[in-house]
Amino acid sequence: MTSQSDFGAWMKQVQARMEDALAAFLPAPVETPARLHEAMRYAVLDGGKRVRPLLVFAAGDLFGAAPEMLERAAAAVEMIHAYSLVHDDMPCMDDDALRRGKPTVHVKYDEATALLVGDALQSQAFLVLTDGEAGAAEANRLAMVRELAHASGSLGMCGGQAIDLASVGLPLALDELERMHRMKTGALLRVSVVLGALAAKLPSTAEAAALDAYAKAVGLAFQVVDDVLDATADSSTLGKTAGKDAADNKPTYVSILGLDRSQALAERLRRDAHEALAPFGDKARRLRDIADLVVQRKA
Ligand code: GRG
Repeated sequence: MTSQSDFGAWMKQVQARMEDALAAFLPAPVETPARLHEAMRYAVLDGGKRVRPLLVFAAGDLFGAAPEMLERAAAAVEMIHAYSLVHDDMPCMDDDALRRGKPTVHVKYDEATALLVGDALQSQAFLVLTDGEAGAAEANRLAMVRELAHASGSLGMCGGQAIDLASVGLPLALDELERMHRMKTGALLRVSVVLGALAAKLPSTAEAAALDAYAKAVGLAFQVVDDVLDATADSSTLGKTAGKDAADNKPTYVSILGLDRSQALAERLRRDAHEALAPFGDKARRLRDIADLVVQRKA
């Protein structure tokens, strides 16, 4: 069993390592066009919980992947995540002024720059994933590129965002809400686990199924908890607007299930995530700890 302090120390170590890796994998701020590169670094560095990189490292830990490959895989997923946040904050989408306690990219720079930051981060993610001698076989790297492209495209994150935008003001059923979140946020969380595994090996069918069940539960739990935090947030909380989705007339778990049942659902999903990892025994302890972190987080 892992002690909280052991997990806390591991988490801090991965987060610090990722800060350095991301800083190294992003174009230098002095390189032309300097303003775009500066804005890309502003969007990615110095902020965020780095949940997706933690998942990459935890899954890689389970299968004994090379740390250099995990760094690249984690940086690629985090760049796609950062791009999605930059675009999501723009006036044509959620129109948010604050992200991670700082002015959003279109506010700090301008809208055209924010659009280009997202586009360039997406390309940079695939460059980082495929550059370098990072210690994974070519077949694994190709599988990683395909998985990441699929998770971030119209059948994954972008598709989920499209469904979300189209559902404003509509009474979504619970299964429709779940499908939207599975694509919008779940796909990127799932692919983090998949990339961590692929950095070491092509998982067997049974391993892939267990990881999928884990990622499905954690991905959904992440969103349920996000809705709970959104519904209970103090409006003075930096970077978060209390009840914003509800105020924007978007369906949420809390608006459909209520607060108590949403909290109970998050706890059930945490247990489902633990159960899915049973075949891996103690080697999967980091993944278990992350499921706990996702459900017990306060921000
Ligand atoms: C615009 C193509 C496009 C996609 C947008 C993921 C997404 C799709 C938008 C994010 C909007 C949002 C706030 C969704 C709620 C859940 C979520 C992904 C929160 C942010 O992720 P965290 O909590 O953020 O991991 P940090 O800042 O810790 O990295």
